[in-house]
Amino acid sequence: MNRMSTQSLEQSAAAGAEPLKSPQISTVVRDELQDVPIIDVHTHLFMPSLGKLGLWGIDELLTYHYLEAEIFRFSGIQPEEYWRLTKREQADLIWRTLFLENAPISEATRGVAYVMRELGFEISESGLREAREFFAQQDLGSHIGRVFAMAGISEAVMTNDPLDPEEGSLWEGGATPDSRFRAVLRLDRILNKWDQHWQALLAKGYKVEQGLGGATLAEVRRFLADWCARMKPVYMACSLPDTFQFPEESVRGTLLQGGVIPSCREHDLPLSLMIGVRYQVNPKIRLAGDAVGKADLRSLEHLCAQFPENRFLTSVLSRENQHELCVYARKFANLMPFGCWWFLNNPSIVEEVTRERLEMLGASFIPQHSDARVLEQVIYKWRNTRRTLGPILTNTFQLLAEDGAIVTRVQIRDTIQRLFRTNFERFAAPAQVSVQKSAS
Ligand code: FIX
Ligand code: ZN
Repeated sequence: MNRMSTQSLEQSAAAGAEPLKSPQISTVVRDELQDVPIIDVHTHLFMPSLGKLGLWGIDELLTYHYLEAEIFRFSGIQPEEYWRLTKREQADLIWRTLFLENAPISEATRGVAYVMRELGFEISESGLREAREFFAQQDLGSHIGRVFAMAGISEAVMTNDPLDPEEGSLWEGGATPDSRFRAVLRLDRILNKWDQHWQALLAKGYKVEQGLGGATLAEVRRFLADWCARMKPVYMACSLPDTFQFPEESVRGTLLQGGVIPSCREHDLPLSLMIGVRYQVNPKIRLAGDAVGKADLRSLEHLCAQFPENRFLTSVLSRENQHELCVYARKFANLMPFGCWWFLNNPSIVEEVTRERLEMLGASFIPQHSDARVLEQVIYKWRNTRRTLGPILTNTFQLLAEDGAIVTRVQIRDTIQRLFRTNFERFAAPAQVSVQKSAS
């Protein structure tokens, strides 16, 4: 290799273009992962103007449905009895049972232990009391800034339901936008529960019919247009059961084909499909009662092939569907796999899924989202993602170096920026997502 002059070596080193030696790669990957301002592409967080919908603080962290699923395994309490407790009493029970009487070794309990430590509290009786006192003194606006900085995220993409009576009226009343949050038009009530919600559209002046006759599809598209104008969403979204099929002679099939999909094209929005939920297999434990099922991804194949002008941002819930999702993403550039969703967001599975995506898709996918329902969860969910992905990306670039290519900091930085920012910015509604220059 021809020797570069000292000055150009220094310049290239400064610019990050200097070839890295294998042992340097892990440090560069760790640093660039730490520095990338991540866009969290799917959460259940809410901007402050949506009020009480936004959950934060230690009692909400402790009563997260992931932990509620665990409390019923460790404590003898029956769901009916648990639901009669106050939120504080529920949190006290979970804290005592899952954190004090037992080691918090599950992904969800360890995550809360990490947040407590990062905020300066012990895993002890007094720690919970002190944490409650701390949160009681916080101003939400500045607290969000602190938490986003700790998590290393620049924006959180929300899940917004226009047919939720409380949320819908806040938006109709003119909820103030917050540049740290992006809106999403969530369509589960329309696509999955039309028979329960079509009258809500009718009541709002949209001439829809339960049987989808008359002007229903045009009126659904008008409803979506009105909410796109109001929310300025970065995508439309829907979770779908493991039994989802497309095409399908069904209400959902018709609403997708004649309503949602053309509307996404009209507004230049991706449609996020989150496929594989077996809803409420145990309704007694409420939000914790959903499970997972392997889906028939030929539905996705048909959608991507039939609607090449549409973009499909897709997460599948079953581990058994992950490899075929990668194969489909190789067939269809309008398919963007994202995240290790819900029951997959555990290091053992994140590692397997991320490796096969890198091997089959290079950096053309979105590795993770937090699915956070409580603000401070992003602190542990993104720390865990960085910790799990660091060695994987290091190995990826070490293999590249071993196989003869020059690996540089710039290459690593650009790859990480693409994975955690620009893939989403380019795939989502470009007009809505400010394409911020990546941190230099
Ligand atoms: O449909 C969804 O957005 C799911 O992520 C949620 O319904 C689920 O309860 C969840 O929060 C998983 O992490
Ligand atoms: Zn979610």
